[in-house]
Amino acid sequence: MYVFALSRMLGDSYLRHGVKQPRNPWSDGPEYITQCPIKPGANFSYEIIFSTEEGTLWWHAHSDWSRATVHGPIIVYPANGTTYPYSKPSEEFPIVLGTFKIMVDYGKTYLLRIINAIMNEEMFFKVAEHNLTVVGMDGAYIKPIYTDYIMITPGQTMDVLITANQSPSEYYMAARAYAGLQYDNTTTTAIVQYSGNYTAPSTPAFPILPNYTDIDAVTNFTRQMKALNSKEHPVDVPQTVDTKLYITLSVNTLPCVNSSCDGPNGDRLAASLNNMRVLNDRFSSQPPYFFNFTADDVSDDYLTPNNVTKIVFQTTNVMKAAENHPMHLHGYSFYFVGFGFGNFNNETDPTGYNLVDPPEVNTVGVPTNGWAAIRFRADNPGVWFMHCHLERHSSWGMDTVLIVKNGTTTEASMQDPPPYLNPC
Ligand SMILES: [Cu+2]
Repeated sequence: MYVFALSRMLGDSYLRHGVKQPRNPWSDGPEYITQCPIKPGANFSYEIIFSTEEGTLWWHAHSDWSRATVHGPIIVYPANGTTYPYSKPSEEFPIVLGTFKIMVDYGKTYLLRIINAIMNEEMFFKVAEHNLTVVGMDGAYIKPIYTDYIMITPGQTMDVLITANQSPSEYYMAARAYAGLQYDNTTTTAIVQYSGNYTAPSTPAFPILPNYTDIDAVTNFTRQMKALNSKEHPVDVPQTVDTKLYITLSVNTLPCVNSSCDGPNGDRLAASLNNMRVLNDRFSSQPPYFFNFTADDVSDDYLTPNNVTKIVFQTTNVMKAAENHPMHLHGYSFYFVGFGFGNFNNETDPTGYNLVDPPEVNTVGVPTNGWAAIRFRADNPGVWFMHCHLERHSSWGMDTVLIVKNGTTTEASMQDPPPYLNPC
């Protein structure tokens, strides 16, 4: 599939979030990482290669903060001759958080394709008086999660079934932040409106969302994430690991001349992976030194720190800025095999990994003051951006690239670059 992109305003480039693009890093999107931005008035043809993705994904601009307004859904339907692993819904609605309203008929089941395209907030989402069944995430099927709310991070997509089985009326659906340190505490709403004759309530029923700080609600939801692992959609999680990476995620500061900035101590806020920012030099496979990463009294100094197969992401409490970080990797889906709180223990924590039916995702919410472990085969050669999907953190430096070398065969090597690559 080819997409023709025309840049109208500022220079821009475009990413198909979650599309693996086998052997084709040339059309991945991040500006100055895999391509130069498309200059105003210029154009660039992207070649988009779909492989095993099925479900909901999305695309967004990947230049500066332009993804705030330049984004849209990508829907991958079951291939001809195959079906959904659940009853076919009556209708489906793409719901890009921020803009939505739906009309439903009593008794029918609908598929909500929910995309968190928000810049900086993880979101709880709920529909008043209705249950939800989550059946897919990030373009892959999961075992159904029966719930009355979801928590979705920036970058994530979820396929959610809802049956219109309540008294015909109007009901609010609502989403608001699961709070980090700084957040927008407004609630975004829309109405689920039943068809038919009834007296609309003056105020539709409103859902009671989990509290801003309800880490248990996040944990309980995350624990239920398991791959569908059916004959048609099997799991292929690597049981052994070649390369282990341990990566700390921190918000910290950079000095300003004469302490002239608005951040703590006159410094400016920054963010890092293993205490390094993407513009700095070589990335290391572990933090520069170890300490109690999640302690209440972690010092405000710089902290903490890639080849691939297993990555443990460790959030830190540096600057008392512990937060959930939605870490996203381009070019791959990966198996999310485990998570926990406190410092990752290399001896005991791996014994609890789910190596049977871990969900296959492209974005993982690394818990506040905790860790998340992922596994994948580095089988897609190229230079792939890896970053926190909270835009402020990514801008501050919480990003790096994974370089996956070519294999020995043509099929295991990058395609040739396209005949035209726009210059920087
Ligand atoms: Cu982050």
